[in-house]
Amino acid sequence: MKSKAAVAFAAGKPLEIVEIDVEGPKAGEVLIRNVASGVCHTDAFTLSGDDPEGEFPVILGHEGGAIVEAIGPGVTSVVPGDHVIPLYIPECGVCKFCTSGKTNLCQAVRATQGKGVMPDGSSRFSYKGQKLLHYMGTSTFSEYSVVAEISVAKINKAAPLEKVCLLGCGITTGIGAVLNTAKVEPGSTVAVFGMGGIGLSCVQGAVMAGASRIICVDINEDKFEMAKQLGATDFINPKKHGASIQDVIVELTDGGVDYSFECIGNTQVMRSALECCHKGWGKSVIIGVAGSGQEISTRPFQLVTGRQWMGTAFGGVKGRSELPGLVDDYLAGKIEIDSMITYSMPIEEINRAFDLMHEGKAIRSVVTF
Ligand code: NAD
Ligand code: AHE
Ligand code: ZN
Ligand code: ZN
Repeated sequence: MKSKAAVAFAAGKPLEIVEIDVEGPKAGEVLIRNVASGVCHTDAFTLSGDDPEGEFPVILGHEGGAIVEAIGPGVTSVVPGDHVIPLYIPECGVCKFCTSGKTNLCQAVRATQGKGVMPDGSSRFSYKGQKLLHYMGTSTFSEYSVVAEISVAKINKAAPLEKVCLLGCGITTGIGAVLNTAKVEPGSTVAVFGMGGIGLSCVQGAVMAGASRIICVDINEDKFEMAKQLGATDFINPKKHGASIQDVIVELTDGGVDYSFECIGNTQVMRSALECCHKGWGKSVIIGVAGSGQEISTRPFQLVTGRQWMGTAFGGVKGRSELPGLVDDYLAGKIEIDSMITYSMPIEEINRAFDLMHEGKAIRSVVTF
């Protein structure tokens, strides 16, 4: 079939809106129609050429809200018409990772997903006979996409797909990092570095966890208003301080915060986030994705003296079993999504969404088909 898609033909180049060919779903696969997709910084990261796994030409996008159009042989868990959120971390339920009870990182299709192909090693996308790669097992910047059955979470049909698409990455990642990965307790002090869709969702999670103090750090002060509305208590622009930001936070919090979250992808800031944590028990969670070849460093003494450095993908959330509940939480007014959407636009204007992100003018843009 034909599908409208925003294709990344080369790193660092704007996406091109073209009509592509999409093959039907094979065994264990599902054809979905994306109704909407958020634009996450990770899409920009891969488009920039910094992603070691980034290959082109590719159809990016991993924050979708979709409807099942057709199912391949053997698919039993969804039927055409079901509303789904595509998952960049699938949940097969039977692999070593799924059954460990210790992680959400299902590895059932990870190897092929990282190469931009379906589990059988081939692509369902082409343009004028040229193969196009899949991305993160989702490719939500195409109206029609083919994904593995284990890579969709069936959700409540009452949920507006152009809103709950943000639960496909940003909002779930931030809230999950706080509640599942760090396990922030009531009364804790928290510092969040980077007030984009991820950092603001950490703020939301910290409020849910009952944190007593939520310190927001960003070089763009325009982001603080939204953070304040969500319940943050302190706002710091590192550019306005002579001292290192970790020293500023340690001073402000009588020795450091209980928990910190890096939501930028900057390895220097990752160090600051660790070192602003309290001696003996502070935990720092890395969420930001850093470019090829970049590494983190600190004095081992920081860890010897009881700080813990950890990371999270998709907030530790198991998509198929837990995402439907988060959608219901949104419908029940327990999760804020609407105000996180700064701009909505047709897919034809997707390059504007990337520009707005780079200019610091959007928390999230949502493109619709
Ligand atoms: P975003 O671009 O919307 O927000 C980033 C924010 O960081 C901006 O507000 C920007 O002003 C701020 N910032 C940039 N440099 C800074 C600095 N030196 N000090 C303080 N603030 C600074 O991005 P996003 O969509 O919220 O994503 C954030 C990061 O999280 C990205 O690296 C993205 O790839 C990553 N991510 C990871 C996961 C995961 O599962 N681990 C999921 C989603 C996104
Ligand atoms: N491909 C990159 C890593 C990118 C990355 O870390 N992705 C996160 C999700 S970011 C969503 O916005 C993730 O889920 N990681 C776990 C995984 O298995 O990819 C690289 O460095 O190679
Ligand atoms: Zn993302
Ligand atoms: Zn699995």
